[in-house]
Amino acid sequence: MNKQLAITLVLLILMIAMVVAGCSGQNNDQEPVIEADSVAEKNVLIIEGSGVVGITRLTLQEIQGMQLDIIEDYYFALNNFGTKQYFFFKGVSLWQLLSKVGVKDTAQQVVITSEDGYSVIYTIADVKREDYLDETNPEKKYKMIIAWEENGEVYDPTQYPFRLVMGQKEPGDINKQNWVAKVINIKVD
Ligand SMILES: Nc1nc2c(c(=O)[nH]1)N[C@H]1C(S)=C(S)[C@@H](COP(=O)(O)O)O[C@H]1N2
Ligand SMILES: [Mo]
Repeated sequence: MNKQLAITLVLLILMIAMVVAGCSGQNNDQEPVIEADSVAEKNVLIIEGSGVVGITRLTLQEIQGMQLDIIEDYYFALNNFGTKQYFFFKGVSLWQLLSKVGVKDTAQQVVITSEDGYSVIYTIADVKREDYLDETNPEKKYKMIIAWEENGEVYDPTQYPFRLVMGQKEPGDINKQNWVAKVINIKVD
């Protein structure tokens, strides 16, 4: 083998090696690069938006460990069939939760979205309200809460274990439709 052929072969082998290495970097069945914070995980509640400090991802266990006031009460519900019922919920105040996470002074609205895309939108003032009512009982006053237990059953912590619950804005308010089940995202802007 002459010297020139040897050099050519070495160069060729080097080029092939580089191409293979280059390809393996892109096509090697690697997980696509996805922003971790944008991945919807079934056990995580995401709090995000321009009205809060960064993106916060919380499991049920983490929320329970935040030393927020635990709210346990029978919440009055009116649905669109005119049915009036009470449901027992255990959870925490949504406003207290957001405050702990860090709400900016500029925040105006809160969008609460579920796993199935169902969502409601509230102003910050709505979220702060502590006097949602029960049209049948003038003594009741409710906060807007994120509940993890309904009628004595804790939601499965691996299956979107959060529900938005509140009383009525005014008598006749069909409030049950606002009880967003399986909340995955709270966006504050
Ligand atoms: N995620 C989600 N939450 C939801 C809904 C929905 O379609 N998806 N429907 C709402 C309506 S219209 C009503 S009346 C109640 C029904 O609650 P229930 O399924 O616990 O009876 O859930 C509310 N929350
Ligand atoms: Mo409903």
